[in-house]
Amino acid sequence: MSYQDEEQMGLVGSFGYGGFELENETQRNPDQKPRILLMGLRRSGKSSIQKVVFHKMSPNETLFLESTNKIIKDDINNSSFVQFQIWDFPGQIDFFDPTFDSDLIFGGCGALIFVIDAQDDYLEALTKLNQTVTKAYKVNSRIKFEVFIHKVDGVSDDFKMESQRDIHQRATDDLADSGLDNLVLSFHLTSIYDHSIFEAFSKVVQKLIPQLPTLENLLNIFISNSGIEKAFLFDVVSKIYIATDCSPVDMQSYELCCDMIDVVIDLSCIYGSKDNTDVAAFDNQSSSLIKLNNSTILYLREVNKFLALVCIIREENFSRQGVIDYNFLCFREAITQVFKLRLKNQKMENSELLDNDNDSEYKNSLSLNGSVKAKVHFEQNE
Ligand SMILES: Nc1nc2c(ncn2[C@@H]2O[C@H](COP(=O)(O)OP(=O)(O)OP(=O)(O)O)[C@@H](O)[C@H]2O)c(=O)[nH]1
Ligand SMILES: [Mg+2]
Repeated sequence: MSYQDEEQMGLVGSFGYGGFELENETQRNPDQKPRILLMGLRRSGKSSIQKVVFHKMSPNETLFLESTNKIIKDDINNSSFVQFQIWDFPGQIDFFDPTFDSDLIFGGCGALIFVIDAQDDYLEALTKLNQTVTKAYKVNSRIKFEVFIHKVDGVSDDFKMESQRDIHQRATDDLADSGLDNLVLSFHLTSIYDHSIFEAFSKVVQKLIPQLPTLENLLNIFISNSGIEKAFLFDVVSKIYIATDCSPVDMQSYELCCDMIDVVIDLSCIYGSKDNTDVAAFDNQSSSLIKLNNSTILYLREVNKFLALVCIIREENFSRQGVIDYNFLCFREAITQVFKLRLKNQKMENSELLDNDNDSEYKNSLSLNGSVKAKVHFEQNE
């Protein structure tokens, strides 16, 4: 089967991607990297989220985290596929403080995550949410606004649904009152004690990847030709999935795939790298196959040193593994093409820009309008 895809690159332009980077690009000024802001009231769980998702802190350890008293900038850089900065804010940030430079803070921001503690009274948080969003939107209307209704581990399912509905209703009403009817807020129920925080963060990061439709298309074609039930493209270190096929994501499959990555990394750490502890546990030879007792197979293949494809396959469809492996190589080749072309476009645009304009803020929000064509031939697994 032949596949042709054309993509208009746009929006949050200059995201860097680990493993598909130009040398000079990895060394660019960290302040020019797109950022994700974590805001919300004191003790709502911002620092815990950042530590658990990006620094492998265990949820229980977050009990000992101290309150944040200044903006902490964390560069998610060399260990991860999607390169950005996370800015963790202190709870009681005062927008009217003259030292609060909203142009600088919201200007290069890709997404703003507002964390609300669901175990606490949330009315004050809603007022703050409204203030924050209004302020940020005035500076940069392209920010994606994400609300994490957080700490839902301690509450019943009914309470979760009811508070999500109530928070959604009140927040959108407040925005309408402020004259911002068009502004879209996305809501996620999260907890650091299960996989929901990784799932929610995956969705936030995905919105910032201009190549997402292409990646999703490739995954759809890959799974339909290979007899695969579900496939996730994972950023290995953070366990964020940066794309999946169009079938709905159920939490259990996502958890299984996350756990598989942990198992593979743990085993590789113990048995893989012999005496040389400098060698990363995950490399371009990494692959793994786990048979579950419900006639399902989990199959992991590396895509590049930061990315892995994890597939859920019915055992009977795995009899022609050669076809799946061949299609995987096509898929990997296509992804490489997509990012290589993106880099080429970006390099061209950057050099034009450098000639014409030295404004770093403009470069940061640069959008790429070059179109990308990826041509791949998949085999049919029948
Ligand atoms: N039950 C539960 N507790 C959580 C969760 N996330 C964070 N916490 C707890 O919430 C408390 C506050 O967490 P922090 O991450 O320090 O909160 P913060 O928003 O960074 O607070 P400031 O820095 O003061 O603004 C800690 O005791 C965490 O263990 C969660 O998902 N569930
Ligand atoms: Mg904090």
